[in-house]
Amino acid sequence: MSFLRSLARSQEISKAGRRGIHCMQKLCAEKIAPDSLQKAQSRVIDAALTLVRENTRLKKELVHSLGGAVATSTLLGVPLGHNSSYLEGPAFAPPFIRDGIWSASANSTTEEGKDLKDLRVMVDVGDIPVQELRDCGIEDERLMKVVSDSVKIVMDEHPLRPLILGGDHSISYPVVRAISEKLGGQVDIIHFDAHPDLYDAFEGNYYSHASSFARIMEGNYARRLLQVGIRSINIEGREQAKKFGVEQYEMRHFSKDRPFLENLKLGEGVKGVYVSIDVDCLDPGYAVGVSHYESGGLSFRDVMNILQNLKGDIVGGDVVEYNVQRDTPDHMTAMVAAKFVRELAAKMSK
Ligand SMILES: [Mn+2]
Repeated sequence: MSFLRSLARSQEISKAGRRGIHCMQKLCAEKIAPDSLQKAQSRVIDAALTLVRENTRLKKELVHSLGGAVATSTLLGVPLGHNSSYLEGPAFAPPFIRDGIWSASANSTTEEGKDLKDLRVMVDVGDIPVQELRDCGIEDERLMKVVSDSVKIVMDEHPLRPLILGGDHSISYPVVRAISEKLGGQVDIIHFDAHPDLYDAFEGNYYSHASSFARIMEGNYARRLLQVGIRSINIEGREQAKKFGVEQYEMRHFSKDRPFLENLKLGEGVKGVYVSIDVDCLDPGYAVGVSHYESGGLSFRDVMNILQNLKGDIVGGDVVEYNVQRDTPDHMTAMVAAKFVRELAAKMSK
């Protein structure tokens, strides 16, 4: 019975998904002067940023009232899925990941003993209203700037550091751009993924989720980009990697690379380390709730061993590409994404 109820619920979500994204009402604003439309859109953007800002300030005050911290992981949801080349389910991910983080089936202590209920370890400043902004006719260039500006708002409030709940992988570009601009220099990136996401403009989309790391490298926001878990790569992916000096650790060589990857020291001489986790870095056997099934992937423990042994100052991170529309009826992969967030939050905080 409960299985059927969950199934019905997940089918409802799928339908809502199609209505919400694929059939989103097109703004017919021809009768409005372009100038006043722009102004109205700017007011909506300001309101969205104000909500993020006030929420962030409140959370910072709470952290300070508890004695402060050196670094507090700050969850910021970016429910954006339309830059995906295949399915748009990541647009619905953040609330499901949060459900997983706080699920009564688990306790709030991370593997190495940090309590996520301690606001000095992790706070949450909510979601950027991505679909509402799109519904106002706001296009990607401005939308991505809202993502960047929101990340900068979080970084304005020491000791908060951004940990982004995706969303498809296109959001890593505005996030890393913001972090690099705010810190005034490059970061090192460790990127877990089945795919290199280095296409120049996948299917003509400059902001495609398959092109985000091309944008990051072009912008000179990263000194080093280490990609781990790669097992779906073509000639363009290899040529782009060569062009940008990307260090790719392919799954076919993983057993050889493992000792190196489990002893990484990153971020020295630059502004710190950024960690990007695409849930499809995992073998689909571990994570069915993703858009792209690519067998031969990492285990959850493989990723943990690399992450928990990583030496470096983590200035930001993201967990992206969880697709609720492909998950099991009881949202098992939401728990997987949530555990990535929990452990990354623990690692970032200090
Ligand atoms: Mn991927």
